[in-house]
Amino acid sequence: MTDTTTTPSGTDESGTHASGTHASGAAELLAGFEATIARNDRVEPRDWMPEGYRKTLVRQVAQHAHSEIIGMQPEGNWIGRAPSLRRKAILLAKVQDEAGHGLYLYSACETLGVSRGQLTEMLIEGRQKYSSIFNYPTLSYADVGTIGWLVDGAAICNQVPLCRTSFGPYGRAMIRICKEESFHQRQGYELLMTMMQGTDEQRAMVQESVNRFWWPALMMFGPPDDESPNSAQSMAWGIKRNTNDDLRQRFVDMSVPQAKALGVTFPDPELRWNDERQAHDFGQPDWDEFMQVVKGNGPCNTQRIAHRRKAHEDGAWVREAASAYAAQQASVREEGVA
Ligand code: BYC
Repeated sequence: MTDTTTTPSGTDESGTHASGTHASGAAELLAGFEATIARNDRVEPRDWMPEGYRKTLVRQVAQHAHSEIIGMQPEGNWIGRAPSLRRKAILLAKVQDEAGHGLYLYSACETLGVSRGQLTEMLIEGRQKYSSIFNYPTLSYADVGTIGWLVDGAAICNQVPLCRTSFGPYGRAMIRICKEESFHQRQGYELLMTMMQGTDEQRAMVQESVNRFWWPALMMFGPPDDESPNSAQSMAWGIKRNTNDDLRQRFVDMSVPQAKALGVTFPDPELRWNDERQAHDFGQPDWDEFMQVVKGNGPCNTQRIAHRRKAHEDGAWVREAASAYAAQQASVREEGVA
């Protein structure tokens, strides 16, 4: 935590000048912030921070929150068609956890001066992104398992280092989220293992699902490092702790032995162990497809946003009732004081 407690308001892009603040005062604030980052300490909401740092965090944390909330849809699609009561209870719990993750992250984002209402508006108006992975459809129950194993597995790889991110509320939210993601990953793997021990048809369902999700899972880590405009600054600020390519490599190395134990293959002819690097070589996802999905032209983008917009509109009465109740309670308190 920095020694200074000035709010970020009134700073310019670089955060070096606040109106009415003496230049040396601004330099001191920046030096305090940089010292916090250099010490690997947490920056807290009331600490002074450069405006660029605040904006980058709002962008990433909001995208992360939106991903959790939109990510409820592909799996939610199967709750009513789960093959047993046990599978239904597990899936319900997982999807509810995702709602919780979204809420922790929206709360973390609110400490940066943006309200959850504003963030939701930006999502449904297409002004903020969410993870590309959730624009792919879930076509069979095996997809529930594959999402748990590969999508939550990729999420864990990406998110464990984020527990050490430089912004306090984000890092603390990630600690809790990662614990739950581990359960999500295991439930997916266990579902796929059960199916692999079933009939030939079930095994084929698992392999077909893995074939569809492998490349989109690799895309979750973002573009290659040399095409990632935000990585260098985010790493310098300690927001990101690893590059996109480093985490993608870690994910591939982690997943290959798991696939072997499961008895499935990945649809990549270039995938092989490289003894020299002590890591797997692998092919590149179709980055043109990634760009299309991120731009809104993936298989399910329109459906995902339409569904989110409708849920938001359908919930208007709850927000109105909560606001009316809060206003009424405030006036009761005021009368009591008077
Ligand atoms: N999808 O400069 P880059 C979950 C954008 S939820 C869409 O490398 P950055 C789960 C990127 O935003 C898991 N867009 O960016 C939930 C940037 O565009 P803008 C969600 C992507 O931020 C339910 C541009 O491409 N996880 O696990 O340095 C059920 C250039 O990229 C993607 C998180 O959100 C993508 N895949 O690095 C099951 C993790 N990749 O914003 C599971 C937190 C890149 O400049 N986020 N873009 O317009 C991060 O770690 C980083 O934001 C990223 C990207 C690694 C994703």
